[in-house]
Amino acid sequence: SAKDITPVQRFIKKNYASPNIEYYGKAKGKNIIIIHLESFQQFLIDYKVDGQEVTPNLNKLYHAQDTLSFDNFFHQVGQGKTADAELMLENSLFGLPEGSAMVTDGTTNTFQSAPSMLHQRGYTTASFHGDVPSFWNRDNAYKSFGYDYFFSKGYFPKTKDYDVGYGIKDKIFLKDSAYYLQQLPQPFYAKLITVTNHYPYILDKKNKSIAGLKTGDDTVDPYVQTAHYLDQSIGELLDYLDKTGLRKNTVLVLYGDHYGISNNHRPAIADIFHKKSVDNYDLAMFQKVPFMINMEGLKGGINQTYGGEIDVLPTLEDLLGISSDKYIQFGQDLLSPKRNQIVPFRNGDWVTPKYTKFNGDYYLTGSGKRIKHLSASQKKEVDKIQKYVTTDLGLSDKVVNGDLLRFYHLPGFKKTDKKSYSYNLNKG
Ligand code: GP9
Ligand code: MN
Repeated sequence: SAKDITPVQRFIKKNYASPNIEYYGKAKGKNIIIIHLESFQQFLIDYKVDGQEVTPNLNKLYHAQDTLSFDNFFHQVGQGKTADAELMLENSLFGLPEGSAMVTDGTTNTFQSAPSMLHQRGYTTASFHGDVPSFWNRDNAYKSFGYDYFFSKGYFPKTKDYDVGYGIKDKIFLKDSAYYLQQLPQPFYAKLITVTNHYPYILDKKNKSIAGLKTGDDTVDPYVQTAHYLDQSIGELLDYLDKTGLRKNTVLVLYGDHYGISNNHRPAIADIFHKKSVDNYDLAMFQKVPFMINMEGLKGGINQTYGGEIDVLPTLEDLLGISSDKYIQFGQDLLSPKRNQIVPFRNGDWVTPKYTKFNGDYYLTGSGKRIKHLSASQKKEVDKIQKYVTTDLGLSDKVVNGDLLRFYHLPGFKKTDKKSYSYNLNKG
């Protein structure tokens, strides 16, 4: 009922992290391109196979002066995988403990999402994805999020061998998407969802231009080859954006949605890091994914704050000069000096700069030293963190399960009218 939103509001208000004045509004009015790097883990950055960089283009971007790169950024997805990542990035709401919230609640719930919010500020909003529109219920959820356009598979020219695995090959997909992108009224907010670097990492021979890993685990070894192909596709897109001049007035946001190599592959993971074995601490750190914001003139550098996907939207809002203090959002601006740096995983585990809890074990973050017995003072600190994590996840679940945003009047926000959107999905 309407009363249920009150404890949510109280929690959000208490944990609101005010913006960093050095960055607030710095990207105001710019185009925004969100690049979804499928199954892309942080360890790939600067990683080499046989002396060859796996992701030279992304490495260059990662180290560029005008890129804010985050090296303690974690995915926080549950069973909804890609869909949970999308939900978090565009709503700062967590996916559900089971299933995919975009599937179970994406059609019917009320959202106060990034596309709607930006649309109301004069932006054109569009999502691009080279597979069938019904995957993860995107065709319905995007209406609830307020996307003006959804360019799914039918919008892309069919050519011989143009798709593999989960949809159109990234190079073809990004090239064809750029054609539409160029025609969108500006400023625009566009999301490009790549798919080729998805398990089981299939790629035709002519597109393989790096050796695989040599862990001997067949489901792991080709991962770097599709990642390399994805990296090349990003390189081509950036060239195109540079050439057309679009890059100049655009903020690029890149993120890895979740792990590619699951924790069931311990020996292979150890092999990747040239270690004998891995423990729960290593596995927790293995959940890091890239998060980068690039814009001409942005004061970049490698930022070591601990955060995750839930924090992306508040970060973007502050960069765009959109005050988010009234929003029901469960993350905190990654650039705010006031953030608590608690990163909840969807199962209730967590990472902070001081302690890590993973699969029931506690560690000192940084050294990775296992804490076999918590001292009384450590127990107090850990209990406080756990309470925050449980409350953060639990209240987000209440909002999603109870469709609580329908009761929440967000000042200045016009309720999203799902019925006013149609995506011409039979095209092609
Ligand atoms: C499907 C693609 C993959 O459209 O986004 O989804 P995932 O399996 O990663 O959740
Ligand atoms: Mn995914």
